[in-house]
Amino acid sequence: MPQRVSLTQFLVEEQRTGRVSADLRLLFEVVAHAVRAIGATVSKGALLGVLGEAGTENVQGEVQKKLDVIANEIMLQSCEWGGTLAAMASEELETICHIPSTLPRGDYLLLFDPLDGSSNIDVNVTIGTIFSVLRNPQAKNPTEADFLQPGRDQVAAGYAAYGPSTQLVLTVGEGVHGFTLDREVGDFIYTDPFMAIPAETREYAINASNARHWEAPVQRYIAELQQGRDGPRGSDFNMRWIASMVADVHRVLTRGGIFMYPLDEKCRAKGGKLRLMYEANPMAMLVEQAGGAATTGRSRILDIIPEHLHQRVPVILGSRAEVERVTSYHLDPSS
Ligand code: P6P
Repeated sequence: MPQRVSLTQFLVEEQRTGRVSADLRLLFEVVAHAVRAIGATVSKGALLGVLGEAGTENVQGEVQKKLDVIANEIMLQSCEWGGTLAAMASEELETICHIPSTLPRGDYLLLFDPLDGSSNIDVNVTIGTIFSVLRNPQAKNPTEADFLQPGRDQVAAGYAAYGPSTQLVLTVGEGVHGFTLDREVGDFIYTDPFMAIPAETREYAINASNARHWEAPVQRYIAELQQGRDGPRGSDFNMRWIASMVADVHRVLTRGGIFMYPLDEKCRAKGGKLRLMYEANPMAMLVEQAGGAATTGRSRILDIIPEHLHQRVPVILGSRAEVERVTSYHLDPSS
């Protein structure tokens, strides 16, 4: 029976080797507790009467699901007391959320999408929580401007996937590590050390209903994949689209692939579909740490200097050879 290593044991070892500070270790433990609570609530679904719409809209103007609101509350209440944070930012909140003056504060900034994939909540398809950790650049209360750091400055990033099993995947810049929740014991168990994305793939993920809105480089790239072995790629490709970024990216981290939500005529005015600070940046850090690549089609996502908290960007990430090909089609159409 191989020895089971818990998340706590993993973090103790990471702290002992100096790869993780005591505060960052505690933050991971607190976030792990929060996602266990979110996963437990999500798994009860209709039994708790938490499916369906909340009757409110978030800062994005999107209709909130009851579980969006619940997951956001769980993240805020679980993470505010640990003494490791100066402030938090959530997809569900217009402005940043300072740590109450009655609670101890720390040097980190936590950003999160508390429940990504809302359109899948009511149909029992995998959804997840995405989080990103930055340093507070100043000693006192941070402002929103202090959050606007490029993704390359993230201290850590991760997500929880609420699927057939609940998995936690994280990085502190030393590889990507996956944990599976043992619901009976309540521990996340270290099941996926050093997750790696193969450079090559035969699987792509994109919402093909947007095809008529795509820019020419994406139209060209996808057409080549669809032509399969009869086309210039000389191989057949497979397509998946779960419409939960966490689920699609988890598949890419687990078996390779390319995930694309590119700029198109529908989302051009907003800059893209996916949010930079708490979707694209954390996923880009994880993907790069697993040997993959993450670009907007024209530039590296982790180098983007954010302009505002809820900024949206195009996202093309996954197996490095494919991301580089798509990016080359954008930068040099004659390639
Ligand atoms: P579409 C979920 O709402 C989300 O933000 C991502 O998780 C997902 O990849 C994308 O939107 C799905 O978008 O247009 O296919 O519904």
